[in-house]
Amino acid sequence: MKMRNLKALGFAAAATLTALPATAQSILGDLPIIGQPQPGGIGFQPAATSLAEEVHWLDGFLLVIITVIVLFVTGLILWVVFRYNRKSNPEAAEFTHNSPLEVAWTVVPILILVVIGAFSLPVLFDQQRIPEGDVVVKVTGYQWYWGYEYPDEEGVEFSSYMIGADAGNMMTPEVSAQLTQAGYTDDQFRLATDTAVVVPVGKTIVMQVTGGDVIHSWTIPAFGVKQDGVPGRLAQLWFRADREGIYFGQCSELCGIAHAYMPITVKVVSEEKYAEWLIAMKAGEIETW
Ligand SMILES: [Cu+2]
Repeated sequence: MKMRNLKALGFAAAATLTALPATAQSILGDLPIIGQPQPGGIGFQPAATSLAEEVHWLDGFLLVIITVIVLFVTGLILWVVFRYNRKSNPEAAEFTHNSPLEVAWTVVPILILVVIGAFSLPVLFDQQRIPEGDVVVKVTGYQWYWGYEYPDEEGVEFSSYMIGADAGNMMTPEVSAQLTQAGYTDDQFRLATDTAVVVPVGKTIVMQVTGGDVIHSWTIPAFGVKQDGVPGRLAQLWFRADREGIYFGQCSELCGIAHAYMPITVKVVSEEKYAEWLIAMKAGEIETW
C-alpha cells in the first residue's frame, strides 16, 4: 500500500515536472467531485441541474402516493383476514355485485393516474424540449469508449477511455498512478476517464448522442439526463449545470463484454477555464487527462 502511494507520488511529481504539453488537469485545476456513487448510498446523487431537481421532486411525490396506496391495501387485507375469516364470520354473504364500490375502484385509480400524469409529463417535456445550446457536444458510443466532438469548435475532438482500460480494467500500481496524475484517487477507479467532457457552468449544453457500433446510453445521474446512443440516429439531450465540479456517469445500455468499463466524466468549469481549455485543445497542446 505504502509502496503504491510512493510510486503514485513519484509518478505525479515526474508528470508535473515534465508537463510542458499542458494536461487538461493542469488547466482546469482541482475541482470538487460532486456526482459520484457513495458506498452504501441509496438516495440520488446531488442534483446539479434543474432537470435533476424536478426528477428528485417527482420521485418524492410518487413515493408519497405509493406509500398511501400500500398502507390502504395492506389495511384492507388485514381487515378482511381478521373480520371475515371463518371463525369471526361463519355465515358467508352471497351477493356478487356492488355497483357503487365497483365504480369507485375504477374511478379512483383513474384519478390517481391523471394526477401522476399531470405532474410527471411536464418533467418529461422539460427534458425533451431541447433549447438552443450555448455549447453543442456530439457524443458517440463505441465498444467500449466514448468519442466526443465539439462541432462548433474546430479541431476539438477526442476519445474518452476509462483510466485503467489498457491494464485490462484492473487496478494496478500504474493505474493508481495514472489516477493520481489525473487528479483522482483510487476511489474514482472505473469512474474516471483519461479525457473528460468539459463544459462551462450555467450555460445550456446540448448533447447529440449516437452510437458507432451498437446501442450505448449516455448519462450523468447528477444532471438527471440519460439518452440511448443508437447507430444511425442522432438523439439529443440538454442540461445546464449550476455547480462547478466533476460528475461521473456510466454507459447505461448493455453493449458488450466491456460495457462496465466505459464510464463518463464531465467537468463543469468557469467560463474562463472553459475558454482556456478550448484554446489549448484547438492548439493540440493537451496530451491527455
Ligand atoms: Cu455500454
